[in-house]
Amino acid sequence: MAKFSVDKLKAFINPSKNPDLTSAQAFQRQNLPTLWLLGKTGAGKSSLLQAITGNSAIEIGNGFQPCTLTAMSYAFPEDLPLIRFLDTRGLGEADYDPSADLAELAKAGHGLVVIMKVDEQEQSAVVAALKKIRKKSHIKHLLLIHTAVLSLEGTEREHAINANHHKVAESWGEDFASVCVDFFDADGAIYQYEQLLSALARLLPMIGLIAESKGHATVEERNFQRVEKEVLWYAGTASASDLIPVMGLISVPMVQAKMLHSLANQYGVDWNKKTLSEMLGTLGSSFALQYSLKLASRQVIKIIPGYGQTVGAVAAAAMSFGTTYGLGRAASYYFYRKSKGEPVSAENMQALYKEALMKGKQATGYDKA
Ligand SMILES: Nc1nc2c(ncn2[C@@H]2O[C@H](COP(=O)(O)OP(=O)(O)O)[C@@H](O)[C@H]2O)c(=O)[nH]1
Ligand SMILES: [Mg+2]
Repeated sequence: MAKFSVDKLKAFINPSKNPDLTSAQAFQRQNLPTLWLLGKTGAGKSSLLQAITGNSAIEIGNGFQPCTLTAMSYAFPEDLPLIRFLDTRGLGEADYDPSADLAELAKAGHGLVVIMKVDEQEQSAVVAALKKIRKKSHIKHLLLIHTAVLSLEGTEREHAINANHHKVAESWGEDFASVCVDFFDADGAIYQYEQLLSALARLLPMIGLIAESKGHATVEERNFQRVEKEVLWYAGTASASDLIPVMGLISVPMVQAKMLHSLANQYGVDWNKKTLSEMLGTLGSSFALQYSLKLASRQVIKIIPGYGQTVGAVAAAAMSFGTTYGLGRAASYYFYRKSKGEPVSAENMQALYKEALMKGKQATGYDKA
């Protein structure tokens, strides 16, 4: 590849610097994509969280913070958060006012989920809350989750599902998605887990990236899964650095430098200028060129007054998330092969980079904002 672009990249990503990302991370924490869970006590909200996060500590209420009078907030993962769940508790109150809960929803992306247990037909509190939310908000997308569907059989199950479906349709309109699950089927598995995950990912794409994949994976992929949440978190910091109003304090390459440093460490690979140029070389000259062009256009967007604060910044944030996730994915493959003393395929690296970039870009939800 052309030496010029590698040198240019090395100036962007400096392995010897240890940047302070505090302000971008604070912004990231305050703007996490948010899934809003509405349902009566006992409907299965905690079970749903557990299914998404794999964290059984949720069951006993660990990690929840009061955030409004009527809702609790849970950020996941707790140390490097990627997503937030709002669990509304005040539904049964006659004067439930959703304003404060609505104000808590992230600008970056959010989804509303209604949870109804199939054998629970008394849903007046949920219906009343939905009517108010419909009136007060611009939320368009709603997912209804019928839980514990295996507790009923045949036509009895069908009738119960239809009856609850109608209650939502009457208060919200027909325009919503729904899925039937059971968090505890006879084999100790989740009934219709894949359907649940795709429905949730359509509502809030970030879920698709963080949910525990139960499918087949190679050793390399399993190694990446161990560091993936951290990579996603750095991607979130990178996109936050495009959105914080104070410009120029933290740049995307600073975040990526810190991520690569941490990944190299975890794979037991020495991280220095030589490793960096070799890795970037393997990613190819088209990557280097693309990368510097994107970086340049991002900086230009940021200095156009007004524009940079809205459309441009939001598109840049999606791109920064995507490139950071892509770089983290490709670098993990690279470090894995290096740690095993195995050859690195440039073709694989580039394919992994591109695929993760696309997935990551979509997962921010920013491009839909
Ligand atoms: N069999 C079965 N039990 C469920 C299901 N969802 C929730 N439960 C049970 O219902 C109770 C309340 O569930 P939980 O998730 O804590 O509800 P929450 O109050 O909405 O958070 C617990 O005992 C769960 O084990 C389900 O899909 N199937
Ligand atoms: Mg609960």
